[in-house]
Amino acid sequence: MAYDLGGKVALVTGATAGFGAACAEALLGAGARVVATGRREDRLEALAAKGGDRVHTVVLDVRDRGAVEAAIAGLPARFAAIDVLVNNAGLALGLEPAQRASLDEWETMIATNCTGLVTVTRAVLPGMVERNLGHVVNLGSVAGSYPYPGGNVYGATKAFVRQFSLNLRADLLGTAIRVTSIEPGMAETEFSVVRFGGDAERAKKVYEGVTPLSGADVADAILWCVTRPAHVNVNALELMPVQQAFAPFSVSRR
Ligand code: NDP
Ligand code: 8X3
Repeated sequence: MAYDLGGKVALVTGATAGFGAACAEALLGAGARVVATGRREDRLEALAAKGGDRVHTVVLDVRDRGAVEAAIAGLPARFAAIDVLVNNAGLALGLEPAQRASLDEWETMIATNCTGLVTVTRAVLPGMVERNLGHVVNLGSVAGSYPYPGGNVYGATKAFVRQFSLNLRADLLGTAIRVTSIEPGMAETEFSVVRFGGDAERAKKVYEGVTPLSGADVADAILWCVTRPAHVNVNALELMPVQQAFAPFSVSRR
């Protein structure tokens, strides 16, 4: 479907891979100007080479509050009035049961998926409210609604994202600003390689025999949400591959 975001400015966190990269490309394809952020500069440069003067790149770790605030305050005029914020940067680390999981990895997930996301949101939101215009899109996950073994803190961070999104709606009532929580299931990106500490073989097995969601599928869902008529707010959008569904309740029998 052809979407039209001509004249709009979008900021995407984690635009260097997976959903964020696909979303940045889709936004550019729809005519938006894009502020692409992430930690890997070479990937940002590749995106800038494709998007030309409609891309502004910022090397940014969302866990660094000072850097986030400086980046938003220092955007060049053509990119400063953000219409669409895609809070996508995030990660899962490990799949160990809670009693064996790494506390350092738990802290990294919380710092990125929760603290980083609220830091970027808090920096962007005042401008949106001042202009009475904007759409905040947060990347949640099915893991925020449905538990699975080893999902412990990762799932909890995504439940945070969902509830933060709904609470933003409550605070923004009376403004024209929209908020959407996008909640995908299994999608093949760099997600599992990161989750398994760079073990590409183990990551590949996650998707064996399955047609998972792709970055393009999720980008398409995001673009659909942000191009609805101005009076329509998609609160949450959950999507899964057809080959994924829910586990039954488990019972441990003596
Ligand atoms: P990828 O690993 O492919 O991409 C993750 C992106 O996040 C990268 O661009 C990475 O950029 C960025 N990122 C990670 N940490 C930081 C940080 N501290 N500061 C800035 N950027 C950071 O994963 P996905 O595209 O799959 O994941 C994107 C989002 O979607 C995440 O929030 C994830 O939890 C969520 N999600 C993923 C699903 C999946 O199955 N793939 C399903 C549901 C939700 P860089 O390393 O360059 O900083
Ligand atoms: C990523 C999807 O099911 O691996 O959020 O947790 S899942």
